Amino acid sequence: YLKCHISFLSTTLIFLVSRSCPVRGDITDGNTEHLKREHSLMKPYQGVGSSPSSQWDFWGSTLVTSSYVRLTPDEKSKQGSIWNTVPCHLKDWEMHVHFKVHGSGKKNLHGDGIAVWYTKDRLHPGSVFGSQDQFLGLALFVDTFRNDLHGMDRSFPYISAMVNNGSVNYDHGKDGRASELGGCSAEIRNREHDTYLAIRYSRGRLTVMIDVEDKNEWKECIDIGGVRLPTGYFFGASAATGDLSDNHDIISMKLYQLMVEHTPEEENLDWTKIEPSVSLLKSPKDNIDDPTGNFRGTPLTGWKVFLLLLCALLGIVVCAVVGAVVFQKRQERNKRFY
Ligand SMILES: [Ca+2]
Repeated sequence: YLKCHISFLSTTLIFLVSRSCPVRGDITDGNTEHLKREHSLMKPYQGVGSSPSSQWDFWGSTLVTSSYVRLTPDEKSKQGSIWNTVPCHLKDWEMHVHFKVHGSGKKNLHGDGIAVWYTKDRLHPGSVFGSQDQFLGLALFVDTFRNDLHGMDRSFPYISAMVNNGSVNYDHGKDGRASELGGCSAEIRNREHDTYLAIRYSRGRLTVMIDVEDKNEWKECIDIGGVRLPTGYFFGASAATGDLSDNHDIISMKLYQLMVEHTPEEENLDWTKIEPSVSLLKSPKDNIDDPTGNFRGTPLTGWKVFLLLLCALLGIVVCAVVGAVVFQKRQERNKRFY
């Protein structure tokens, strides 16, 4: 008994230590030295789409002004996208997206949201926030409308990530829950201040941070390891409206190169041949059973730590009491025999 509980306790402690101290590198702070202009979209968007040498193409309802790129206006059934024309050959990168979602719709009467892409194909319109389903690569969804009325455990807007090898469908009716790798809720709509998100991919780790509270600090939204993405894919952003609508604006997309060393074996690999994949500890489908809706997304809160420690302590107390009782019974039995 005691042995089992001690091992339980130590496992719990190891678990707690590993969970409450996530390995977190510094998110690059807009270091212009490492800004890659060929993959960045910035004001005043000179030459976007109009010249043959342009590094960004756009499609659909997208409107490029001098101060924002509007993927959709606040009107029904619109779809728009903007895509980098230059494939990205960086192994480690970080994309900062300055975006704005706003409209006249009242609470819950607006939609559908924005997707940020790193995919094999570009400019392929489709059903997933204005872009194609069964894509190859990475998608980050800023989903502003709750389609799944059974998923009341999470609040919207909801930000989530998905990696696809071309075989998986995004299930709009379930807000992509079955295929999501992680996510978080964030009040990003109709904010007076600027709203940002950052996607970092480095050494197989995907980290998504948000800065939406006007505090000028990044807050972790998603952090998962075991993600494999190739080089040579394209960055893009798309948005869609349905019966409900919003203005979906991109103010900027800035790509930074991360200075990360790789082993010679890693360097010798052909990174363009990597198939997008995630080696999960558990199936993403398990999300459905997770009442928080968070999937390895957030570290344990103080509450959970306290409860776990309390359980461990109770386990030890129960163990001690049972041990004492058994010991006493044995003594009595011994007395009877002798
Ligand atoms: Ca949705």
